[in-house]
Amino acid sequence: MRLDIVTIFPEYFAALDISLIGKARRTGLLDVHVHDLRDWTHDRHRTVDDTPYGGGPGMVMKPDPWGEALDAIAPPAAPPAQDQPPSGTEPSGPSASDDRPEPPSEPVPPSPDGPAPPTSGPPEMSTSSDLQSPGLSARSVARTPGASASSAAVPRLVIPTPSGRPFTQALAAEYAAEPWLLFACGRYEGIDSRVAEEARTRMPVDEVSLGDFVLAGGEVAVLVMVEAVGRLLPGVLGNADSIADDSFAPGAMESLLEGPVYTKPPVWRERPVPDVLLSGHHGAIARWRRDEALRRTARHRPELLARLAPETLDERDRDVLRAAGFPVDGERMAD
Ligand code: 6GU
Repeated sequence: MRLDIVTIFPEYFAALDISLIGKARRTGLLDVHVHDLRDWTHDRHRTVDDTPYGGGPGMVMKPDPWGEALDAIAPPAAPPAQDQPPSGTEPSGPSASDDRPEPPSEPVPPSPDGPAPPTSGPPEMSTSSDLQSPGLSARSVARTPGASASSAAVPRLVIPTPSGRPFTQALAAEYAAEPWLLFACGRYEGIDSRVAEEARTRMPVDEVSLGDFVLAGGEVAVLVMVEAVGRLLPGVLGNADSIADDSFAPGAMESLLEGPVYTKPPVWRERPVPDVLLSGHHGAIARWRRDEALRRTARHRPELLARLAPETLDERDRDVLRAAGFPVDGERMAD
């Protein structure tokens, strides 16, 4: 999967060199390119913001640098150039007929036309030198070589904003199935709305929120999303099974919080691990875990319980929920 991130604070993304995501990058599962928005400014002060029309506090990010950045990273469809070979002469992979074919996952050499850098912006930069991809300019990978304009690869553009749609595990799973994501980190009061509107004419655009609170900018939100998405990529987690047991994982855990976990020693500061976990009785352990998930969800996220389809609940589930004060369908809450 390819990720492009545009920000005025590329330093935030040094964290993507670390741990699971750092390893996914080093092993080639994730191809991350961080771009400094100010590289697409043209004034001495590299200005990215201006006062809001209509008045009010704060500043708004100017559309121009954003427009140029998005054009450079995901070039708009252009009329076929004369020096391009006809599209029919290129080998066609399985993605050739897709609306949005995969961008190359390997570094692409400069085009045979010469290494001409993008005229409207810089090539990508990486957050660490050992992860750089020589010869990989944003422009050189933004299109499938030889692809017609209609089949040019485009990224899914993700704009973090507290006024967006909620980022959920289901959306993380959708993103994990995309070949290419482009994150646009806003600061201040946000990005001039025409940027998303115009981008929508040529790529899918999601405005996405992490929750009901306000961050100072999109950078930390993007770190959160990249970690949530990256760990879902095949090969990134050691034990693929662990994903299914996560809180919110599609399936049995979709509307449940994961219960408590324990490791050795069996007794710590006079607190024993629940006996059932030491029993070796897999059925009983699974049942206990489900009970705990139901109880914890009732305690911390009662609104999630309303999403549980009644037909997915067995008699024991109903007993546990009733005891937690959440009678299921038709039953009256005990006084
Ligand atoms: Cl995605 N961005 C910002 N700036 N603030 C947020 C958020 C995102 N989600 C919650 N608050």
